[in-house]
Amino acid sequence: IVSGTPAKIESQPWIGTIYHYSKRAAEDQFVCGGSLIHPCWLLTAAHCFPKEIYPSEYTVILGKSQLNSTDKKEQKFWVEKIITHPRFSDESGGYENDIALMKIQSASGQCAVESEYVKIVCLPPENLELRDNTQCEVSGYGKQDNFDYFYSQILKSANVNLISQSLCRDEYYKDYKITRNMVCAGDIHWKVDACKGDSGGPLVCEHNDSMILYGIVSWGIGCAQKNSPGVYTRVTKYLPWIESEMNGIHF
Ligand code: 4AZ
Repeated sequence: IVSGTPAKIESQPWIGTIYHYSKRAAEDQFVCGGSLIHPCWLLTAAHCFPKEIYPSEYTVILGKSQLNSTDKKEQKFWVEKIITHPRFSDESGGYENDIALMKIQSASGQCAVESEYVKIVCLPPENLELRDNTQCEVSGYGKQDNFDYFYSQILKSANVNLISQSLCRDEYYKDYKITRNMVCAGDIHWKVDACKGDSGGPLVCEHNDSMILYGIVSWGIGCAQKNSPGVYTRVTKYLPWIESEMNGIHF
């Protein structure tokens, strides 16, 4: 997150951190963020994973305040399965259908247990289209600047405003393909944005007095660059897919 402020895990209790075991480094490496949408399911971005996925190489941690230290608020899970969207692609420069589900389970066979630090985020109602300029909030452990080498050690949050579809498509990303399955958000002064490592994490917006998951951090040209807003997967477009995959129904 570029700019923004340090966030307590209690303010984003649905955020999950995804790690991949690297044989080369002989350690777990941070991959992406995600959002807990059900005690057993984390929603994230498809581009967080390689073409061939081995779920047993991944772990998910909920309730995490600091990236490289552990505390007793945390809950750790192994990954039973990873489902990437069948039409995920990166052919138009950006990502299309950049969404994935991870089924998690703890060593004792349980899913997530609700606490002050671990909670489920609400999905939006199916036809919800928030107004342009609605202020939403993006969070993660991603880089704090475009050219930083390291990820942020602490969770951060930032306010960004939803940007009109036509402005994003025809002005900011003319040479890319912005579809209705994406939603753009940025800062009027281009100082605030998601960045590398925030991918898969939540863009939440207030609706009817509760926070709903409106977007998934997906892509953008650089971070906090003028006229290059963050591009998010538009969650409302994937509710049928999410529900059918969680129920194990395949059409
Ligand atoms: C990335 O590389 C990335 N400014 C994520 C988000 C944004 C740009 C890049 C949005 O994962």
